[in-house]
Amino acid sequence: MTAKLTEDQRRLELSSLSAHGWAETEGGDAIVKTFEFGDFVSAFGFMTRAALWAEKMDHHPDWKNVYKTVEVTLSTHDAGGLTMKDVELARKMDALA
Ligand code: HBI
Repeated sequence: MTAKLTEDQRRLELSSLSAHGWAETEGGDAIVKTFEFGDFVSAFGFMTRAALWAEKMDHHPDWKNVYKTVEVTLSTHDAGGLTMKDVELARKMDALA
């Protein structure tokens, strides 16, 4: 099982992720970001690309799409918090958006 991030890892990874719009949830068990696109088709296209990656990584986002926005929450359910898998998926989603 993937291990939860240590305090030092969290500080390091979150400082770069927060520069890209990711924020910790209250309690720190997850990170969230709202992606905004030009229209619904672009938002859904992003979700389609991200879904294929998530499946390949065997790591899946919690997300909600409203018209042209996609609100993403990442957490490792098996570990009960944040792991490097969340960091990797967050970076991948930034690259795909
Ligand atoms: N996705 N976000 C997230 N967290 C998990 O713990 C997780 C997952 N996708 C698949 C998965 N775990 C599986 O490894 C198992 O639950 C078997």
